Amino acid sequence: MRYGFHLATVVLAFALGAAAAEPGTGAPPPNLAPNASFEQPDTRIGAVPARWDVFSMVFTNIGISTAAHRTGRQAVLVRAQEEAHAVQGLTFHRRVRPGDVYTLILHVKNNPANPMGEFTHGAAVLQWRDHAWGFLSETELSRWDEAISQLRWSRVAVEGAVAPEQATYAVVEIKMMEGEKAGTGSFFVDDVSLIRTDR
Ligand SMILES: [Ca+2]
Repeated sequence: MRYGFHLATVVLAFALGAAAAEPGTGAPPPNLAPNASFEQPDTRIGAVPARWDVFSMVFTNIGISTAAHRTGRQAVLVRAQEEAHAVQGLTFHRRVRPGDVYTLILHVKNNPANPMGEFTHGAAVLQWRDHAWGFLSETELSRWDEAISQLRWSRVAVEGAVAPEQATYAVVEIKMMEGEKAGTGSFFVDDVSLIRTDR
């Protein structure tokens, strides 16, 4: 009986692998997001996640945290700058070709120890730029605010985003924006994926 159990497990694992495989290659499409679970640098609390860049209009308040995680041991914590109209975020980019189709997924959670306030919003953006880094267009996937759960991770996603003519780069931005008054609080981000879906 024990042998039979193990055989069933192997068959199920094979079936799941086949279901996720990319047609024609036998391999799932690669995740183009770097350091996608924010596990690097390892337990450097407050550090900028490896292979991501940060940007800000005031200063950045973004770093690795072990206070929450969806997978692994770490997530990124984005804390308000507490300045009216402040914007900050983390970003990466990848080369694309016009007509390529992408799906972007990430997971966010309110911070129960320091929850987002009334004037704090989060947003995920997929932006297209030309060969000279000139702005072409962008798709704002989703916004989140103080109403998101402090207990569960919320999934943010867009599917079928098509790179426009002249697109050379896809730029992913995960942002915190503060409103007419200074924002307060913070949110976690974990498990980002950018996958080309048209092949
Ligand atoms: Ca993680």
